[in-house]
Amino acid sequence: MENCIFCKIVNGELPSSKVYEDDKVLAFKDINPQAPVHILVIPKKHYDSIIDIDDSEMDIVAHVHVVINKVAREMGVAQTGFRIINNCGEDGCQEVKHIHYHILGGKKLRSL
Ligand code: DGP
Repeated sequence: MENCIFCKIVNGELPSSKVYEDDKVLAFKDINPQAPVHILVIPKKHYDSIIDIDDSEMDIVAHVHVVINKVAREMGVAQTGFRIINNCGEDGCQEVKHIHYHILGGKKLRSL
């Protein structure tokens, strides 16, 4: 998708601090971390948000969660706990319109 910063990160046009990559999913450090561990996990294929993923393609969401588990273990937050956030659309305060899951951890987070 043209002009999508996360697509540019996927195809190497923009740099990122990658922590995991496979053929379908990329995980990298958030540029503006809100916790000691703040990782973004994205499907490489562009979807604006969860609402744009067809039922027939939802297996990518399961795969993203497999990667979230893997990254959480590797970043050392699996035991202490962490938060997964997926902001969706305007009211959800989604800034980057390429679906992404935040992994936040490494400190006690405030309750919602
Ligand atoms: P959201 O509000 O859920 O759309 O969060 C977007 C996140 O993306 C925000 O925490 C900052 C992060 N971000 C924006 N641009 C870049 C970038 O170019 N590189 C990286 N690593 N993160 C970015």
